[in-house]
Amino acid sequence: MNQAAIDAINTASSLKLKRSFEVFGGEHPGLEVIVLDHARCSASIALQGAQILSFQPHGQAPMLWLSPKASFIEGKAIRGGIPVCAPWFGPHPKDTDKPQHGFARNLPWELLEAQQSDSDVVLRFQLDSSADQLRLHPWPLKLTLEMTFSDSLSLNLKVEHLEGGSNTHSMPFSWALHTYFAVHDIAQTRIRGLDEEQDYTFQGEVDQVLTQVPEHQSIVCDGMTGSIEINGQNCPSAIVWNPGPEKAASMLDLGKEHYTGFVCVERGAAKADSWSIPVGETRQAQVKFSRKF
Ligand code: TA6
Repeated sequence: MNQAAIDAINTASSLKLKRSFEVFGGEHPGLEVIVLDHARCSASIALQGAQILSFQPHGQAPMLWLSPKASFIEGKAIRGGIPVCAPWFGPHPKDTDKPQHGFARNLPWELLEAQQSDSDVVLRFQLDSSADQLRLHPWPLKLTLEMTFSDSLSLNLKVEHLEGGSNTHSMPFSWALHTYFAVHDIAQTRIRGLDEEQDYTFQGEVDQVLTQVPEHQSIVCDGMTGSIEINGQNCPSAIVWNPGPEKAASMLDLGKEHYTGFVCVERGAAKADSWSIPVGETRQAQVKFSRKF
């Protein structure tokens, strides 16, 4: 982490820089994690992937789920929280040897700014594509992710197709904030606001990419106080995922015993909703998570 970022963290009383094993146990040396403890909420963010690992508004239950079997290994995806899937969502459209869900979640992002006030904490991270990334995705890009932590969580993603690349074509860009929400029991969980006719429910594995969804969804679950509200702007897709028992059993960083505690409702732009960004242009999207009682 660069000195400016370390200074920014040291200046903010609600922020501390730790290693993942100090917070979640697991591998040494693990990964760098910013631990946030503010009057309105607590949270933790890995520099790798600018991935939020936990978020809990004060006086409420944790809103996000992190696998008890998550591994914290450099360059390896972390199971839980909010991985940023980009610059492609899912398997690469042309070359499945390229990493699933792109490279943004496997790389260290730079912390540009940390601002703290009585009402919230704002962190801003950036990822620029290096030579390695250009081999995977031959369009120079810059990703900026601004996070606002309070009794709700807001994320603002900015994507720039930078000038100066050898490729003058528009940049294909698909993405999702692959959010793992904590629920009491997946079998008692319903997602509202994806289908006019009915709520989404979970009997076994569900893995669906929905395009042109409404801006607002709610997650409700018997035994869970209140509902989780999702509001998105300029993110027309929603991916709904829970692996179910069999698939979970085959995943080392998940396991059959843990699949019931989360649901992924991922807002972004994928499949037919994917973006195509001309050289020099920028696209932005916002997503906000809050609880309603
Ligand atoms: O978002 C749903 C999904 O694409 C599923 O197909 C499943 O593979 C999940 O993501 C997890 O992907 P990961 O690469 O993190 O194991």
